[in-house]
Amino acid sequence: MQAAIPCMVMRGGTSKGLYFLASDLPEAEEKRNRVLLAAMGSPDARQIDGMGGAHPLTSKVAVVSPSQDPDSDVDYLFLQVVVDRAEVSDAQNCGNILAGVGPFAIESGLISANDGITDVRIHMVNTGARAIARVQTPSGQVDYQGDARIDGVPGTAAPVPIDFLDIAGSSCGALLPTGNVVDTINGVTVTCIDNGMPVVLLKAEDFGLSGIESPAELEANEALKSRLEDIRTVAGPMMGLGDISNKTVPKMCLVSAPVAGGAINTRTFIPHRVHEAIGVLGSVSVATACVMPGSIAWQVAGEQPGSGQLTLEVEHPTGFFTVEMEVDSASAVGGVEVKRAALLRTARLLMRGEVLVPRANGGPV
Ligand code: NQM
Repeated sequence: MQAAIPCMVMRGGTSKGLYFLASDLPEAEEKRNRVLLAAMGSPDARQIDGMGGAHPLTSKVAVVSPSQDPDSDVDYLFLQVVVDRAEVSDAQNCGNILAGVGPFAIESGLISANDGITDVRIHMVNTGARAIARVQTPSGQVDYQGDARIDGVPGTAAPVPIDFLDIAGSSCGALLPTGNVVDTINGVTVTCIDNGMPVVLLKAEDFGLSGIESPAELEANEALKSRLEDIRTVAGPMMGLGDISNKTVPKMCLVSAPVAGGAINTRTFIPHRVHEAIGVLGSVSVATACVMPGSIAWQVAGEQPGSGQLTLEVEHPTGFFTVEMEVDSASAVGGVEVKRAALLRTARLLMRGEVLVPRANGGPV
């Protein structure tokens, strides 16, 4: 006999994952994690015995519940299920899976939809930060079809614009967690920044790279991967993240001059595979560094408009990520305060039903 757990499969932005109501999962963390590992088919490089897609971007979980926060509608806990190790991590947030949380909350009856548009206020449990996702709900039903296009996803879908409110230092406690705009680690100059996602920015040229290499080429470069992991191991504690050897943060982002008319070009290790695009909050961190005088991103991107409503195009392996920011350059750390960041995602419900996991001792796994 297997245990059947209600769940939906959704694409959120350029990621894909399983969405659960918290009330459908075991409360105890260890048991919950065993269920999620079994549901995804981890640990196994192919995740052949589960729903995972054998890549960190398709081995993700959202756990959603009514919010305890009076300013939010739902709580969203993001869990990264490691593909080839028996690990489930809550150490990072995910802005792509976030895009599916509003539709999921409506589909599963956690909140009722308006006729037209429904703003879903989401408390992101991993970091304590908040986001507002705008979901298309004609006649009170989620509409997934539309004309919005995001790079890294074929075709078009209904837009899900997302506003982020208070994300500076959300994992590390400060926008510049080391207190510096640049640091030198193992002889390489880096910028450590957390505007929603802890990221270490490095110049591609410092590693003998052009910055336009494909993710596959970069993943095949063992010497590069080992140098980056050595730097990450030092950067993690400097950023207040403690021992990061088993964590998926900080991300390592190689930056170079734009090649397609954007502000900056990126290749991001998340942290061991290379992103086919770039993470949502990762791109907000990169865009913030672009307007921060002296940072690695600023050095590569060149002078950017410093203040007010800015739109920055972050180039990545499959196109652009557009970040809109309201920046106050007269205040705060590094000369930059991002008062609001907004971006466009799409999401789609792919399947709803039950995921089946082996039973043990009268309960799931
Ligand atoms: O940065 C991948 C993704 C992400 C995270 C990762 C994300 C974000 O693209 O907010 O979305 O960096 O692990 O889903």
